[in-house]
Amino acid sequence: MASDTLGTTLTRHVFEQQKGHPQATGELTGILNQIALASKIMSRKVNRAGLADVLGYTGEENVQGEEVRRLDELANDVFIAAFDHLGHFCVMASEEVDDAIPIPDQYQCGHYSIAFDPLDGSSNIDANVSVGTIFAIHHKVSSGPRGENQDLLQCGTELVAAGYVVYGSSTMLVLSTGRGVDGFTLDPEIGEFLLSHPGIRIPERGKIYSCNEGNYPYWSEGVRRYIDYIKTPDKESGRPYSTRYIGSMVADIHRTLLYGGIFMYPADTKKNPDKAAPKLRLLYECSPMAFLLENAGGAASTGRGRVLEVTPEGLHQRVPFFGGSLLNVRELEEFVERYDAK
Ligand code: AHM
Ligand code: MG
Repeated sequence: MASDTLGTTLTRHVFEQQKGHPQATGELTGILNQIALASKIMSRKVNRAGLADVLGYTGEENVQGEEVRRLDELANDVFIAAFDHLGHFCVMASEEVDDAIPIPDQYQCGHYSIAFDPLDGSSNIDANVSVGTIFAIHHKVSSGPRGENQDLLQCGTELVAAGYVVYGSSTMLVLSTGRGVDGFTLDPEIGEFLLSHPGIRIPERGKIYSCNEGNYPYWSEGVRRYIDYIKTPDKESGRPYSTRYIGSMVADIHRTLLYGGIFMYPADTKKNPDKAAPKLRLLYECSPMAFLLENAGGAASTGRGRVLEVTPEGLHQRVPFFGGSLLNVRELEEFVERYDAK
């Protein structure tokens, strides 16, 4: 069968991208194949979630008398099992695990680290809302034989690749290796991710804002004034903007990438003034999404600067996140600069 008939598979796409880089070892192709494999397993599990005994809480028993595992815990195990033994990674971090996850001694250590959120938005799953997996890959920078925390605690500017898989009405993998953003849709008949959205570019400005607006009273003056501004009617600039909020970061970012606009998760500054408490995690939520948004021509900010430039101090560190179309994010930053104390 001619490859044009088959379409461009994820493997072929990454392989062809790497051809232009003589120093490429093919390791990244291997890594992405493993991510694709684990995603296919999770896609099937998520699709069958209503049928199988994987919903609900840990500790329950299913009809076979086995302990029921929550889907997010299952996803964690599936991704670790896909990553730990092939010799690509030196250390891993997962939203589900407090400490860095070492590569077992019996397996070879590789040249990359990976941070991932195995099943983001999983609190929505009982309502059949889209959930997803997010991943961020860095080069190993430590000099010892095995991986260390410093291999994970790197700025987003140093990312080698990042992406997400959204388990929605279809399963899509959206990926950047630093040269644009491409989307692949899983063809369930042949079990392959096929290039369906090459070269995704986010509109320079969008007219959708996306946030949990119930938290408005807790946000800073600058953020609240920005929200008031985008809701103030102005025919010429298309305001008020529409609001769309799924409450599942992968799905909200996916829509934002395709349609433009701004997705926000600000710090609840006024709720807890001593300790501004944003929700989303830097290493495996904000940083990879920022990498994708920037590579698609958009922006991602903490309100005061690029998310990609935040120096990570902890594996589960949280940061405020404002990501989307370039002009919308710049406007938000202007409000923060004007109204919020430094
Ligand atoms: P999770 O990783 O525990 O699923 O939490 C992260 C999720 C994001 O997907 C989403 O953007 C956010 O939490 C929604 O939070 P809220 O329910 O406060 O709006
Ligand atoms: Mg998450």
